[in-house]
Amino acid sequence: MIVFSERINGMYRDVRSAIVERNPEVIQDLAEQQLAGGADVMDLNVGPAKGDAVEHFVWLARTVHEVTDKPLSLDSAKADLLVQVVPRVRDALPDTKLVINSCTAAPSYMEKLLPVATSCGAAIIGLTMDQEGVPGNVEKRIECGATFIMTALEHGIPIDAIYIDPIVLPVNAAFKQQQFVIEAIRQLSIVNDPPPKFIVGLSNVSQKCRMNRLLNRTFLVMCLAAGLDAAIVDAADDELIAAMISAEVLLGKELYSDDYIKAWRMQRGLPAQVEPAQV
Ligand code: THG
Repeated sequence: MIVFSERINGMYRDVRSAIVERNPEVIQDLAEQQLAGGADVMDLNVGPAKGDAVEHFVWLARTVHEVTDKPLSLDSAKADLLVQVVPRVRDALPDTKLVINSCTAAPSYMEKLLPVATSCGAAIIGLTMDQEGVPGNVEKRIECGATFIMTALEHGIPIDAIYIDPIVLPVNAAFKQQQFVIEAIRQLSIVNDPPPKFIVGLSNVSQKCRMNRLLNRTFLVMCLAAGLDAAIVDAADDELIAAMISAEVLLGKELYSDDYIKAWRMQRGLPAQVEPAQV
């Protein structure tokens, strides 16, 4: 699975003040922790930080790039902001792979962001929602996903640079929506050949819930069984990563080894680590 790191997000107070105060150590420490956990892509979100969001993004991207060459995912719900940010980061870090996170299937979003993805050679995450909001069923999610894939391909974006996000909602507020996410992954991977990649913002599922880490790792395993390729997660959550690795072994995506957590870490050039306490 492609591990996107969720932690560098201005929704967290420590990140928010580090951005406003331009304190690189806080950000770089968090980045190092996520990389040590096995993060493949660094998702960057300035959240509600006060000030110039474009400059915040460029600073965050440069600051994280100082400690890693990994791809950067530029995360905002505001298309107008991403239209400015993505070319700026591209120019600042020309050799870094970028992911645009995210674009809805509403024409007004796709018209703005798909040309940016093409001109900057960036991958893009398409949300299965449109101008009417997040669908409360599977069918509309499939329709939005199919529209996004078709339109992105028409703009010349290669299929392996297209991620579809079926939108995870909190389980305490959105009863039964989690099954729709799983069903959308299943159906959209059948109807597209070759299929795009599927991604979720995993921690959404447990927002403001008790035992949120348990919910996160349980839902991650369920999504992996349905064909999930990537997730935005806290890579420093050892039990989560252990659940992900063991699911991949059981799904035949990783070879079994007596020490599969260690084997997974070695494959990625990470130092072997003591196994999590409560696996
Ligand atoms: N899809 C896509 N991008 C996304 C999301 C998505 N980006 C943002 C978000 N959703 C993914 N990132 C997070 C980051 C943190 C949390 C949830 C999703 C989170 N944090 C805890 C909370 O709010 O309860 C802890 C907060 C704290 O400790 O301060 O839940 O769905 N494409």
